[in-house]
Amino acid sequence: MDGDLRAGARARIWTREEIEALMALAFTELIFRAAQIHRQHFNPTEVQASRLMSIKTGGCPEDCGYCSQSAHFKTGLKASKISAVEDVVAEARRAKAEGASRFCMGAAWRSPNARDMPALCEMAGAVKALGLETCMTLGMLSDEQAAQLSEAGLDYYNHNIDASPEYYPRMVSTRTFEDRIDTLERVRKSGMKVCCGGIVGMGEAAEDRVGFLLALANMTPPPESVPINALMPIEGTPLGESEPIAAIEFARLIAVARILMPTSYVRLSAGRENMSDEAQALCFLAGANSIFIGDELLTTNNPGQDKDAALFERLGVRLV
Ligand code: SAM
Ligand code: DTB
Ligand code: SF4
Repeated sequence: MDGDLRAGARARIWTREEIEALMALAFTELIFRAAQIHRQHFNPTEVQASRLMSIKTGGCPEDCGYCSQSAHFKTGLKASKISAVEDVVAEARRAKAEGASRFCMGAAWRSPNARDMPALCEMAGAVKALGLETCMTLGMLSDEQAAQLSEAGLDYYNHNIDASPEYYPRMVSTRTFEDRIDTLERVRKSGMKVCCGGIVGMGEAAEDRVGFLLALANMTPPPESVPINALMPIEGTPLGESEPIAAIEFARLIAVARILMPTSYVRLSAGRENMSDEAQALCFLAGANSIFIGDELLTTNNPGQDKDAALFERLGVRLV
């Protein structure tokens, strides 16, 4: 399918065989290829910094087997109501002062309620007015909700495919992979940028990792932002006892994502808390150029300012 040109959105459709071939490269060769592509499109000494805030925690009706916030599992997490707009704006101001350029607001919903839309729109507008890029992840959206958020100033919408189409039903039963794609299409149509990635380390096979990357890379256009999360195992969930993915395997995935989606931000997302400096450095060599800063993600821990300052000082890499 080489040469299948689509209105400048991307130069090609990737095949499963091509991705398998990339995954099978010698690690040294793969990292070199990814690093070459990385520097054609980005400054490899810079990493974009996003900050997360959970604006509505826990009590979610969905049954995602990886998540602390699902009401289906006993994880000990306390559910909360939606945050007040002024609290969100105060948190965004702090995030900016700590060096974030994007503020991502997450809610444990299947989809937002109509009654919450005015507050969500106000949050998007007020955070953008601080000079931050804005992102939300609120579950499934209707056309109308996507249009409202876009109009209010939301730059990005995060909605992950999370796994390959084949593996997805083993992780979630309350919605389908197709439901995810439908929302992603609505987000695109609204004019917002797409943030879409997934989780590795959920017991998936090598072919599922290929299928996951294939689904992302062949989106038209590919997502502007691609978060790759290493599973944070949560006690009480079906995946609570999962073995961590090896650092070299994780870096391989990042490298292949970089090669498949040369102009996207590839985010080394959840899981940094459990990674050594060396493992993270491998990911940046492989083309990761975005992270979450701050000492927490949504409900789990993240390295925080002091550790990250030391890491990026050691690497001579600048957070932007
Ligand atoms: N409820 C919305 C949804 O699922 O789209 C938004 C919030 S949900 C927590 C956002 C993303 O967090 C999920 O798509 C998943 O990729 C990630 N996530 C959830 N639990 C995780 C975990 N234990 N480890 C790593 N990533 C996780
Ligand atoms: C994404 O891909 N990762 C972020 C963000 N999008 C919303 C969430 C990570 C959550 C990790 C588990 C937790 O803190 O609950
Ligand atoms: Fe709910 Fe999102 Fe967690 Fe799934 S991942 S249980 S939809 S908060």
